[in-house]
Amino acid sequence: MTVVNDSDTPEQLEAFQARIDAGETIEPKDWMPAQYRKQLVRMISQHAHSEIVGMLPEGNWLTRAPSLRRKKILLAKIQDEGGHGLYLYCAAETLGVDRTELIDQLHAGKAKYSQIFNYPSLNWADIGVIGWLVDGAAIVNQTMLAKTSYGPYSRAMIRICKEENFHKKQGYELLAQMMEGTKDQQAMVQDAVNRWWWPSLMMFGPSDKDSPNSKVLLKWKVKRKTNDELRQRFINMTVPQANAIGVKLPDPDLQFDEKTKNWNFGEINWDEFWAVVKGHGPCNVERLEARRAAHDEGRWVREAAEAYAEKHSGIKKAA
Ligand code: FAQ
Repeated sequence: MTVVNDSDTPEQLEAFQARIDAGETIEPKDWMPAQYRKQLVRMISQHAHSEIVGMLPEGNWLTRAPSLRRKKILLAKIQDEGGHGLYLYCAAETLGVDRTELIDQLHAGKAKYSQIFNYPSLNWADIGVIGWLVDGAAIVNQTMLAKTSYGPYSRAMIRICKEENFHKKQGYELLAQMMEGTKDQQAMVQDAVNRWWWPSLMMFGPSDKDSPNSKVLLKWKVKRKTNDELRQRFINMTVPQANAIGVKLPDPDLQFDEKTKNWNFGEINWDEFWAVVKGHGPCNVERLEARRAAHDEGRWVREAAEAYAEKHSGIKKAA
């Protein structure tokens, strides 16, 4: 067995692995390897940041939603994403890290968040496609994470998945309606699908052979499936949905394999993926600027909430 931290003894690691192998859930006060804690903080905080930054591409369309019904749905969805961020920051805090520290890392450009949110939302159909493909991919990943070995993360995922299902359905319904509309509306859907399809596949992370974190995460049952397994599951689910509404997925290599029952697909552009992850996507700079500005503008709200809590609890916030 590999000793992953000097202070973790082989006996402790063995006892921990036995709990994992027995399917037990790890709770905040339980002993855990330092590396398990570190991996969880990394993953949960990246996930929390993704939810919060993920509000931006859709927020862009709130004032231009084509009807009151669509505006209400979109508003509810964006508020849900903000809520998901809060559950996830709370889950990270159970591991002994402060959310202020995590948010500072995001604003300093030192934290990762899903690359998908560095793409622009250019037409109204993008809103449908974000629901259908982006939430669709997120659900496939998060359904697996609802069975993760860390209790607070797993419980947050159960609630989040329920809400993401509504997000996916509203997106798909929006697109199905546009596909029954005019030629221009159909072209808008196709254009949005062409732009979001490949980045959505990248959401699952690099191929298994290039995924440095997967091995230990699978061993500790933080992840229950690999990046490639989940990506394939998502593609298998999505191709029939695309066919049902008459939209074409932009991959000439998509082909059903009778033997494996999988849809084979073309090469993902991993250079593009890494460029976006490293800060060079179309909207990385804009997204961080928007988050920093929102944080600054919200300072008075945080101060007022803290003053109220202090007054009513009698507990002073640590300096
Ligand atoms: N984007 O070794 P792996 C949502 C990084 S929520 C950017 O394979 P791992 C809801 C990775 O961090 C979407 N970076 O990593 C919504 C690592 O770098 P590090 C977010 C990525 O952790 C919908 C390096 O590459 N969901 O969409 C990405 O084993 C609509 C090597 O990768 C979650 O965060 C990426 N796509 O597997 C909101 C789910 N992929 O940290 C608004 C939880 C990889 O070593 C609107 N997270 N990297 O420096 C996970 O399941 C995993 O972390 C993966 C990556 C699968 C994302």
